[in-house]
Amino acid sequence: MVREGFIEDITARGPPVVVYHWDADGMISAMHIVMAAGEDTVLHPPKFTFKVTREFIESLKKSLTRSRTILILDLAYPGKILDMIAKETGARVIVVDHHYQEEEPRSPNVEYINPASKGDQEGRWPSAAHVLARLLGKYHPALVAASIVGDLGPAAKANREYQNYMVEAGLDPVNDYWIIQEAVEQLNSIDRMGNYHGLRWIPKVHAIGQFDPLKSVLNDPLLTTLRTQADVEWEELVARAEEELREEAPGILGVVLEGEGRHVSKLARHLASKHRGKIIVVAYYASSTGEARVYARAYGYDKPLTPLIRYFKKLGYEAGGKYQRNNNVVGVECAREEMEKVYKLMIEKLKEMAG
Ligand SMILES: [Mn+2]
Repeated sequence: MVREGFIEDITARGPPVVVYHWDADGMISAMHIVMAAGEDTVLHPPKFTFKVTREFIESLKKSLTRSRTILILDLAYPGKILDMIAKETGARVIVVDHHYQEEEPRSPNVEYINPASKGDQEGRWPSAAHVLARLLGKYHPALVAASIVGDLGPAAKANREYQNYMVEAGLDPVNDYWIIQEAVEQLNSIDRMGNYHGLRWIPKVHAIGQFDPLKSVLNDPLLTTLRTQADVEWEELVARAEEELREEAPGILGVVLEGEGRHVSKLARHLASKHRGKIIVVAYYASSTGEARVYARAYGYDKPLTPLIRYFKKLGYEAGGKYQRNNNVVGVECAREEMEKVYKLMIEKLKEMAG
């Protein structure tokens, strides 16, 4: 599926502006664009949110001074949002992705490159960077392998595309998996610590002038520092959470915490798995990004928590969640000042739902 002239095409009217997911796959995808299109490429990731805000659109417009093309990588924005981006910016918008996309009207103003949009049972499109690699025909195999490990975790070892990239990189898919996992952990530290500067620069730093971009990711001092910081903070946070977790009502355990990193989702998951059958409510403020969140999560609990979504939306909050096997979770966003209030409201509503 190599598309001849793809890079010439997207750079014809100036260097492209690249919008990408803040995980390993997103950053590795961005690195491949920089490697192909050059260091003038403008990196413009969102600030760790899937919400496309007015502020983001305005900043995107400003970043288009020398460009007429926006590439959106590894982000499954709805058609309506993409259409809005195209109309508001007047730029050519190209999406390169591998996420399943619900059937919805697609924007005629947007070009979609997503071979997995209708599903991918065989795992042929395990990462966005892999889609790009196929498109460009030029890629760094170990990095593309890392993008797959980033999305699939250890399940990547059984994935054909991952295996092929590893062999191409001169690595053993199973015995050398840990090296790739290390690189993924390095890249994921950006997300864990909410380091936006890193998110904007890391893909360029490792794409330009590197003899071996995989090694440079492994040795990157910023990533290494962020990762250590995230690990230390995580350990402390778990200890504090265990100590301060209190029974708010029969079957409902809760805790209010804050820290620098973006740990709330992982913390709710961790506590819920340690206290199966109970509902865990975690209120957490992350100073790195200024996000306040209140999560409810439960494992081994057979009633859905999802009625909380409607309840909080009615109150004017941003809320979302899932009710699937092993995934009974609701998250509410709020201002820092309101976090305690939202926490209390959630406990009350949960009591009502249980009773
Ligand atoms: Mn991905």
